[in-house]
Amino acid sequence: MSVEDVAGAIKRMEIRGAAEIARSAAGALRDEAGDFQGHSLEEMRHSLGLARDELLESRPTAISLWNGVQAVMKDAASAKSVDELRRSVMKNADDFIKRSKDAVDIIGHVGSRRLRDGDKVLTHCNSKAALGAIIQAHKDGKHLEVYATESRPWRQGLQTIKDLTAAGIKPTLIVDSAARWLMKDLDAVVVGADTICSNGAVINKIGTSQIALAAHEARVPFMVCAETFKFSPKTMYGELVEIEERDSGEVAKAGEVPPGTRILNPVFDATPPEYIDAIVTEIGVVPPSAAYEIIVRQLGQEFIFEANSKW
Ligand code: RI2
Repeated sequence: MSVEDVAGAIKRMEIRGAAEIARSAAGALRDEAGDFQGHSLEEMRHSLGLARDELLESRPTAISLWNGVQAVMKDAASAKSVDELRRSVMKNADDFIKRSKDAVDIIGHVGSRRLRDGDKVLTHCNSKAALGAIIQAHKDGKHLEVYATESRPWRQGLQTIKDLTAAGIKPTLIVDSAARWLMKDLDAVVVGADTICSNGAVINKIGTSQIALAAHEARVPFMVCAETFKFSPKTMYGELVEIEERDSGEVAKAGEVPPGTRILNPVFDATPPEYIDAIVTEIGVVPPSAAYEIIVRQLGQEFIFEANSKW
């Protein structure tokens, strides 16, 4: 797929999930570099720069996309020839894609240990990292009762039901507004993340913060499963995470509401760190208060410099 095709598919949510959009963007940049026909280094840098910008503009909230693109392009400025630039972009993209897939695997194993035999678990939206932990716990022989929210308006919960069923789990689907009603019977909530801020707040699918609030009230552990490239170096410099608002037609079709009705369709929300018991990453289970440390240690100086240099 071309960069334009990938960016379009991300925008239309044909490619979705914070990790998947990052991997797809990395793959698109790799192909762009591989297919470059010119001989000038400047020209190649320029065309990769345009490709990077187009991919970054496709969806604004998930920092995984920015971190992924950054990982692929990290050697672009120092490359001395077209060949060197091509090789570095292709290698960095392959490395990022592999690392990100391995991370989901590790998170599955680590997250599984936090779930006990007989647990009743709720998940929200469709996070491969969160589902990785639940499915691994099932593979480890734990009998879980799993509940999935519908996740309006895109209804990613239906995909979650399919993923769980394919893994041999018989899940129960609930509407989003049933989460607090159900909470008293639950043992754990497991969700993914699109962005984790330097103060430990987690940006995830709209509704996550309501579920976290209900879990906090009922003292049900709330666990976030997220690769370290979901942590945001930009938030270290005070940038607020842009919450994507999508088309009103995703909430109600024309004719379903009186003309002129105002419809809001924010896609993500922020869960404060106080409501989060654990963040499961590929480098271990950490509290939200470790977010700053993870950004500095794991993403490193290059990412931090790049995040700060734009302003
Ligand atoms: P993984 C998704 O966003 C959901 O908010 C989900 O929790 C998050 O990405 C993380 O998903 P969307 O693309 O990376 O459905 O764990 O808007 O798969």
